[in-house]
Amino acid sequence: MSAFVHPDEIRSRFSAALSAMYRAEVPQYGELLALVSEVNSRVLKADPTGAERLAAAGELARLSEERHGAIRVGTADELATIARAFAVMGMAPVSYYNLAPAGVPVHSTAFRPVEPAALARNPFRVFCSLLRLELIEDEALRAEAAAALARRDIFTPCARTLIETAETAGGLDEDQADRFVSELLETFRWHAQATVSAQTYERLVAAHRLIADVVSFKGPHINHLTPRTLDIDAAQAAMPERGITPKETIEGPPARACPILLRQTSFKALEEAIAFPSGDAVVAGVHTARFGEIEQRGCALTPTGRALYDTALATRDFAALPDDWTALRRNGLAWFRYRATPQGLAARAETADLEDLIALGHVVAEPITYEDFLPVSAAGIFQSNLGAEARGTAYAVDPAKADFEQALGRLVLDEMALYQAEQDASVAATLKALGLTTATA
Ligand code: OOG
Ligand code: NI
Repeated sequence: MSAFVHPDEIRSRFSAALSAMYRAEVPQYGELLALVSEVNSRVLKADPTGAERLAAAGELARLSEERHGAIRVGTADELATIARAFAVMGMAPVSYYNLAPAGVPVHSTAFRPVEPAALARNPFRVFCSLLRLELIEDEALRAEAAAALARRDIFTPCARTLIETAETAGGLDEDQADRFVSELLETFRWHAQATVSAQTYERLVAAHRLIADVVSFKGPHINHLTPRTLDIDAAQAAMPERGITPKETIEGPPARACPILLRQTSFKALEEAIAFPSGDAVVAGVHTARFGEIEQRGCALTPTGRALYDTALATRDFAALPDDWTALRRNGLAWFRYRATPQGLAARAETADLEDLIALGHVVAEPITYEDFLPVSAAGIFQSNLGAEARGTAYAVDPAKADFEQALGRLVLDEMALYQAEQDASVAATLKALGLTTATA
């Protein structure tokens, strides 16, 4: 019996292979990686204390490998199978994002690792959207789109077999893991050959550009892969020097001394040559789908903090969100990871109050990084790369989370419960380390 490769390791291999493939397919992505790594080393050099803090929080080691990508699938079966494939790599669906109110006919989740140790190893995430065909008004077109999706299998037979092997055997050995990575990569590959006629494609574009992107090809090509920068304003400003034109504004919260949630910017989708089948011949066309994006991640907010953020975003007034870690913590607005300091471990604890312990220097609280996505930002990213005409009217529909979970074949995890669990576990471990655990256990 050969040993199983750890899911974290399979995820790292897959993320690296996907990055190499995307870099070969989209040269601007390579430019973006170079720019981000330059900005990051400048930031770390200019701020050694900040660099130390990141290293202590386990953020530094993962930074150069950290990516998120996105795909858009067309059917419930595709979504359920991709969920099983991600599970092989230790990734679970977290959160439900409904983009319909923003005029984008999809709903989504993000597959990512959930355990702190797995996140520290490689936090690779994939934002995965399911097309909502029921939002196509034209009945004939809807049927045509459904038929095109029914004809395709976005997975290779070998990928399907290896997913089953991993599920029944409980893991994959070395050879199987490498084969799994290369077979699953096929699902994310770009196909310049459309599977529908130019006429059908045009009708799909007229219904919504995104519908054409999902329906017209053999698979759900990865549409962007995003590195994480430590200074998105600097990276955005440096993009034009490298021949990259960013979208006009950065999505998410404004620049702050204490970064929160997620800030993102992207460059517009490339116009790429594609070919439509036409009898025995092909006709040439162009498609815009693939783009570049960078992100800066800050602290995760509690439900109270998040509600303040959502209001602030709507009113463009962020004054209610204090730009100060202590205030964020004392007001219960953000999530923190607590840790006993060497001084605290050496001292004899006289209080079990966390804030008092922090004031004494016996405990530190580090902000927990936001690992998820923001639906308003995501809608902004979708719209900027789909072209201005995609800024459609809001679809009048219910969130339909239950429909999504039905298609997914399982429930999505609640991001807030994950952050809460991490904070709670750190508090318990800190109190235990200081000998402050009450004798109830
Ligand atoms: C996904 C857009 C959402 C993000 O970073 O918010 C996203 C897509 O265009 O398919 O990736
Ligand atoms: Ni993205």
